[in-house]
Amino acid sequence: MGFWVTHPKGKHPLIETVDRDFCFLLNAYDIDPGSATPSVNTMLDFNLWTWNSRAFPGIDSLNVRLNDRVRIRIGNLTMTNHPIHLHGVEFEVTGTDGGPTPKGSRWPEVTTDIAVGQMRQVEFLADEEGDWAFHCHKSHHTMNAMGHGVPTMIGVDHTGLAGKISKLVPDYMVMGERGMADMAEMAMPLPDNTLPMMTGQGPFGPIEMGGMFTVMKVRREQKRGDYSDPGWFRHPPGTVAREVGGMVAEPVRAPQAASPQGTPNDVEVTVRKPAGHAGH
Ligand SMILES: [Cu+2]
Repeated sequence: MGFWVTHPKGKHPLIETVDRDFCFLLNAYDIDPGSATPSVNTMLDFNLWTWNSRAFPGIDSLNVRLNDRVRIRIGNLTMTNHPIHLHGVEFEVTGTDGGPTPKGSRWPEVTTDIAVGQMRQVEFLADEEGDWAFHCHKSHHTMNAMGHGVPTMIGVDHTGLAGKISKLVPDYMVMGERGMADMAEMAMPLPDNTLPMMTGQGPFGPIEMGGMFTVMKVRREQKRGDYSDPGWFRHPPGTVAREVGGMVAEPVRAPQAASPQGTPNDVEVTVRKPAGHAGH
């Protein structure tokens, strides 16, 4: 698969010079788990969503130097739209299939929808350090091979069920009792030639992503023109969200006030407040 990029010969008033330039072609396939042959007659219900024919975590990160001006060109070869979303910065759509957009027509965005057969070019200043998710905003496009024709099982008690079914279907695993996040941590046996549904790892563990997903890594130390992966971002102390531990329920008596009859309002409320301040 190829991408044709025409560089302006001289200075074009609507084409800026950039420090980084990335190209993605969006593709989709319908390949039954275990099969080596795509179902070429599929029109809509694809099960593998890829960028440059790669699925996360097999898609390289976009490695950028802090304050680089960055251009990303995306062409959609699939049969559905893709709202492509970038965290951390705001971009402008600077080009379409028709060429560069007039400067007065540009506005800040974090998502741009790319229709079937369409091309979009976005640009931004990478002025925030960190690891920033870059993905299609259709949630099933950030998952690999999966069946959608299964009933919703949230809240259903599966106790004993898996054992009974696995007598008929070896390796059967119950899914969806508490939603789908559990799937990211399972090491489910897969047929050959199949991708796990969402297996990507982040610096804090599984991130429940596959398919059309990658990360833009903005680094102060990245050298000009160096596209190599700097590894996960080292967060400055005190900037990582965490669970507040040590919460206990404790009955608190509301302040007493005289009622019209002269008896106190005896209302008991339960509040939760931190029991300790360790680690604050
Ligand atoms: Cu998509």
